[in-house]
Amino acid sequence: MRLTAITIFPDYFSPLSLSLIGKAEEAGLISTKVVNLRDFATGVHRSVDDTPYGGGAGMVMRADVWGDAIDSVAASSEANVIDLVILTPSGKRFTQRDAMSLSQAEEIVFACGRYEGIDARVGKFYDRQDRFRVHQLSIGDYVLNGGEVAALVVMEAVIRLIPGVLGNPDSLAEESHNDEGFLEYPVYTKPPTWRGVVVPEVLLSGNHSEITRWRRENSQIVSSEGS
Ligand code: JDQ
Repeated sequence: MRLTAITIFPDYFSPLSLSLIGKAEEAGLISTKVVNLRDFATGVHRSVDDTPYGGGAGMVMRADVWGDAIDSVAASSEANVIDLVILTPSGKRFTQRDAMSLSQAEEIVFACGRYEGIDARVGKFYDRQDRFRVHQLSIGDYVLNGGEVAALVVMEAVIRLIPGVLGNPDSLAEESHNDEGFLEYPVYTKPPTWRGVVVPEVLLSGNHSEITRWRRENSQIVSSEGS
């Protein structure tokens, strides 16, 4: 899978070289690419935004600049289908089911807007193209200043589902084995007493059927829709 972020703030994506995502890339399981939208701006001012039709505060990102940037990424891609993820506060809420679906993608392009967002014709245009599947996604009901942080959230949720990325695939299996969602229970490690707070005795007992029962009784169901 290739994941490409298009942004006017490429520095936001330096965490991609860290931890899980960095290791997945080193192992050749994924490749990531960051494209500076500004490279596709023309004219002396290299502007990527303009005033909104209909008036109002703030600026809107220009369709022409976005179109050229997305076309350039598409031209450099061998993928038959490109999943174009447009982050927006008004998008469909991103869920674990979306993460599972996107983990099958050949190429995901993350369009990270700023200001008041991207001219709505960009999503509309690529939605009409057979090679593209467009997903307008929100990561939650709060307002960010741009799509970059939201794109990182989606990337991490997707990448960890790619076979071979997680060190211990048992934890993935545990997430997907429960129909209603996966079981998230309190966890403990050594020492058995810390600052006077003890680990529940059953967990030290070695009685695996009792441990399973304790975990079920002390679980929150976390949705993993579509598992
Ligand atoms: C953009 C903005 C419209 C603030 C510009 C591009 N879940 C989530 N919250 N916020 C976003 C996603 C998000 C995504 C992309 C964005 C916010 N902004 C700023 C745009 C109204 C308010």
